[in-house]
Amino acid sequence: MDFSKPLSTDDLQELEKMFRGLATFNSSDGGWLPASSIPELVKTMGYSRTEEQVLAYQEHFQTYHGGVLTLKEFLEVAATLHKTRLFAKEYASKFDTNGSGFISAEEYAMLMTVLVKHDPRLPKKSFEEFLAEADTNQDGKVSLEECSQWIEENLDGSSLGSAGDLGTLDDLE
Ligand SMILES: [Ca+2]
Repeated sequence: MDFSKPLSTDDLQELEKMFRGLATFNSSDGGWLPASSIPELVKTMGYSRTEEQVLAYQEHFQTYHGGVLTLKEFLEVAATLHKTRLFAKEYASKFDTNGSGFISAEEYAMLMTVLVKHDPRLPKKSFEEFLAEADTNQDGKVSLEECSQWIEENLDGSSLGSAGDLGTLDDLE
């Protein structure tokens, strides 16, 4: 399976089969795996990742998703793997962990920990820089919508100019 391209319906069905096929699969609540099975899942998928990256995914689900990776979340994330920007948006949409409607410094830190591991070529920005750039209505907070817009703008290539020698954004994504 080529994870650098959008996955087909057949690919997603195959991934679902792999997910359900793991010995630790639990069929309750729509189906889920314990976060501890993520390394095995990534290996089964044939998705080429470093040990450090796999550990970052695992820790993320361990810490922020109650130690559980649901089949639904897995398929949603799988569909974004070919484009870092989509992956980032998928993550950001779930990142208002306290339900405030805004991205806090803590939530931003969690988000970037996973994103930078997922794609090490992303610009590493402090929360202050993120706030300054993303808070377009200048109320001192970054709403989910502003965050989503910021991801669009920051991962669209224009601000990755210094990464030019790494190739075009199309390569990057
Ligand atoms: Ca704002």
